[in-house]
Amino acid sequence: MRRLFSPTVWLPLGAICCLLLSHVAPARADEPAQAARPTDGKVGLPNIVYILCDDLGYGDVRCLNPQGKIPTPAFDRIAREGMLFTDAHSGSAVCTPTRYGVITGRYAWRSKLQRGVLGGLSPRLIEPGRMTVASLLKQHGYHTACVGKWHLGMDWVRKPDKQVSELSIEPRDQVWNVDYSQPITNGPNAVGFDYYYGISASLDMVPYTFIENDRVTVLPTEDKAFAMHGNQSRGTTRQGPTAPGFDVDQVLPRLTEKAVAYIASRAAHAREGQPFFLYLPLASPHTPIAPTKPWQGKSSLNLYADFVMETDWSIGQVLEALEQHGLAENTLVIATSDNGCSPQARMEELKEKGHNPSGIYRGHKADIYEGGHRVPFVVRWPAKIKPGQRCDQTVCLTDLMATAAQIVGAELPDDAGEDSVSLLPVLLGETMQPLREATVHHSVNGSFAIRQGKWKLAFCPGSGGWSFPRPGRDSTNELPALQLFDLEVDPGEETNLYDKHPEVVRKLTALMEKYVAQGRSTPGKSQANAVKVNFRQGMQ
Ligand SMILES: [Ca+2]
Repeated sequence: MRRLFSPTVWLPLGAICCLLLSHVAPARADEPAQAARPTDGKVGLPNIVYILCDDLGYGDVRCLNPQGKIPTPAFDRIAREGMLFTDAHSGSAVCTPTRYGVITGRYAWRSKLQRGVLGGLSPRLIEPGRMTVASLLKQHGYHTACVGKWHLGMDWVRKPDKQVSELSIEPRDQVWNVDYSQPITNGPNAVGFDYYYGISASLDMVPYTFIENDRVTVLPTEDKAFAMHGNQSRGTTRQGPTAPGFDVDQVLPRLTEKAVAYIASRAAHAREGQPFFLYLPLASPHTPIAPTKPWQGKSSLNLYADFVMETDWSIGQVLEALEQHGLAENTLVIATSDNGCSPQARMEELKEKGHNPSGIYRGHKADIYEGGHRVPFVVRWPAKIKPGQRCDQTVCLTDLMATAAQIVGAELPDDAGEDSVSLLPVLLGETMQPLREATVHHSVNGSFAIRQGKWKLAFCPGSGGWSFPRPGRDSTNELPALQLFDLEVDPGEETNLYDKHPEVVRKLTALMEKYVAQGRSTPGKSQANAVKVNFRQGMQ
């Protein structure tokens, strides 16, 4: 028994019990006997809750952007009670590849997906047999759950002779090619999650129905689209299969309710020594921007800002559930975002009101610029992390795998977590030295950049995404094919220094070549990428 609660305390049910627990738990949690010793593997492995917001900008979080105009009390609380990271990056500037990196600890550009994202009907992207954070933790006794937006592909049963897009969003004429009454294979349950509840992909993609483990909870029999901004005149989501009664504004409350219920269902097990891993990829504040009625107008900025507030509220509910069940002390909570803020937030409208969702950084979602992939990242673990810490080292969302491995005392095999570096030494306050040799960024059109210390070298002439200069739309013929920025003096990426520092360009290019050729960016045996990777393809 790893926890010292008296079982009798947990027998009464109902409100009195909750009240009792909320008073009992903090006092108990302070007892030294309960302190976690995660690295010796003997007692007290922590629960891990990983909350991934969708398209939440670096500047949308108050603790990282004090000039920001959106209150984010839950994010701020995690930072205040734990550690704030100022230089954290999603593995990609868009959804699917970042999620691949979170779950596998490997850059997604090593997989078959070289640009863009999957659709809601796409087959599995994670290679069969590949270790995931969930399968690793399960091997070490954890109960594992994914609640939220998957967007990493799952195998739907297709109707005879019908197809769905493998590595892109399915077109309208494919959305009924699936037999939704059949069980799904190779979804979250196939890569290490004991339990799954959520939606297949982004909330603006078909099908509009919840999935529990391998089944839709309600058969999508209607053909609908939803307003992107609370008003049909501002565009709609992709039209397609919809479960009767499904509405997009229910999704955040439902995921919150399910996450809280999961924590409640695992609380007794966790206290008795079986920890849990809850991966909670929220579908917000991504489009459709759909805060529920009570949140509409709350920010006095716009609907997106209201949705950010409701998303932060959801995180607050998770924190509260951990406290209510006496689990807060030895639970590692990470809250972050899968990429930068989307222009769908109406960034110009927000900037006019004094709020920049990218903070001081250039660009936004989809870009190779910082606004594409520098994301909020806050971590709390009262048993191990001192409150009020700040880390300015470059870290990457692929780092969860190695961090989890070190926590459980496991050594990763050569063919797992190839781009993952443990954050544990920083979290424990053992070092503030750079953890990562360098970090690779990837944009929606498949452009690359590599970052080491203050230097960032982008292998493309423009944004590689959706901001100016936008590939395919704005002319980049006159621009250098490389962009080198000194982020220390130029965090806004305004001055291209590629011709002033050829030695830096040479060094970072060589490092990029090595990372591609070796199939990894960490020490270990070389691995194969799924396809031939051309990191210069954005330069053409
Ligand atoms: Ca996203």
